[in-house]
Amino acid sequence: MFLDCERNSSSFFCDFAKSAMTYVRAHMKFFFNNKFTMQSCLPDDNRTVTPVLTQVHSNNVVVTRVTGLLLPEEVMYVNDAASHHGFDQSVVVGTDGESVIHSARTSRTAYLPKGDDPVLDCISARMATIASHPVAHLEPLQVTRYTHGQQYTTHSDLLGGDGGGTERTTTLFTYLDSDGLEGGMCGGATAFPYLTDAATGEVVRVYPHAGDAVMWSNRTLSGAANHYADHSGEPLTCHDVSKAGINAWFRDGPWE
Ligand SMILES: O=C(O)CCC(=O)C(=O)O
Repeated sequence: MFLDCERNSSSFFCDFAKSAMTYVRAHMKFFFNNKFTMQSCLPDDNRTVTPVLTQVHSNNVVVTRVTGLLLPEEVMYVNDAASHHGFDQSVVVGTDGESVIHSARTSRTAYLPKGDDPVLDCISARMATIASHPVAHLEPLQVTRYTHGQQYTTHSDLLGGDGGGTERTTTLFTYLDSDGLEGGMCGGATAFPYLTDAATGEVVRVYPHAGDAVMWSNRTLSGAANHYADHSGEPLTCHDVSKAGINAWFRDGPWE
């Protein structure tokens, strides 16, 4: 029997079929386009952002490029907020879990406290949506800036027991400055030395573009440390270029 839902619009079957189709369309849009549309975080700004998620690599670690995560004015806002908070020499986690200055990491870092600034909190919430983690699990954002010659050599973001009971499961690194680095002639990539690009046979590299991000999980599906996710911030090899990014680290429990 054929039921014409245009004419029998009030039947239970037609209502059910229509809501099922709406649900399927909404979810297909997400699964096949990987797109969300979200409001600008800036005051009195009615623009939206529609970040696009593209898988850069899938073997051993899923590395995802997030194009258009921040509007150019949001990028400026975070850069200004970081300058306002002030930059210090970046640190690494030492052998006893303490923060130490180390030649492996030569950039400078500013810490942006949580809950102090509605624009930064809104950006954090957007990042949590993209990373599919509760925003309560996000550490305070850290902005890292590099100039000529600066780098962070290959490392894991996992804390290995030094995280006060929780672990950094997911990293979302959002580029805030990519001046002179696009095109790949002056270094500055986020590189994954244990992952090979199937097309080029080279190490997987994501080049900075302000407003975009790169995201990956630091654990395997079974929850073990995934050292294929070890990565570096490659040195900036030209003068007069600069790079900055926000480290958004999501823990496997609330951050406090
Ligand atoms: O600079 C990059 O591309 C990556 C930065 C990084 O790995 C870090 O700060 O932990």
